[in-house]
Amino acid sequence: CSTAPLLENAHAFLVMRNLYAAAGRQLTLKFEVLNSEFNVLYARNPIHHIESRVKSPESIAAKLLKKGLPLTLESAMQNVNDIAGVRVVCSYIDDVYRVAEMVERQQDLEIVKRQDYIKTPNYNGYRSLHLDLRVPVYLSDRTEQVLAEVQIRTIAMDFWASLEHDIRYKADRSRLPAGINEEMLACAGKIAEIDRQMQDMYQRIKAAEAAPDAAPAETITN
Ligand code: 0O2
Repeated sequence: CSTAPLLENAHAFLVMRNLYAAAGRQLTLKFEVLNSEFNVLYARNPIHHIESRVKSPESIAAKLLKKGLPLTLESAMQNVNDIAGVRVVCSYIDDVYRVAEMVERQQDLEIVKRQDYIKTPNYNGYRSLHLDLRVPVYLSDRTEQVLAEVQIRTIAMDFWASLEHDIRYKADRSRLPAGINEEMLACAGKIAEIDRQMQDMYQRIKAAEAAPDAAPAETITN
């Protein structure tokens, strides 16, 4: 779709883009600090990796068109929650909620929306915890509260969502081969089961390590 109205004023677009990129960098740094603090305290990292992006003009325009909203910069800034997007990929499901709690405790962030697609997955099996929030960006002459979307998910959820995003979410839905929706949902279910199993194994290993007097689970007796 045409991005011309969004890019009409090139300078204004660059100012906006810079603001959202700065918000993404501030959030990324926050997560890096939380991850390293957790590592110092508990000798492990809840966060596996962090990605940050500013939504492309094409994707902003597509979202505005889909919602029937004006194709202007003002409209984009008011109505598109995820122009600045930060994805936090964690090892285990518990880590997702641990990281979310840490974010919710940050006093300079204002949480404006919380969507838990892990407790209530999307129609297609999409799982992720979304926090839409305002982050302060300190400029030379003012502070802007910039809206950003943080998606927190496990490596397994990220595997499914990344592939699904490429092969289906952005595809022409009217031309999907029969059965794809059902197969995609079934894959998400299997992956969720593996996620639970990995977490369960991790917790059992940790519990065994914490109980040094307990007999080793597997001993060689010959
Ligand atoms: P892209 O290309 O990732 O940027 P909205 O309903 O979008 O107006 P909101 O609150 O932002 O408002 O929606 P939501 O539910 O938080 O979803 C926003 C983003 O979550 C999407 O952005 C995707 O990144 C991700 N998402 C949501 N549902 C799915 C899904 O079924 N599959 C995958 N792979 N990702 C999903 P965009 O702009 O749609 O896409």
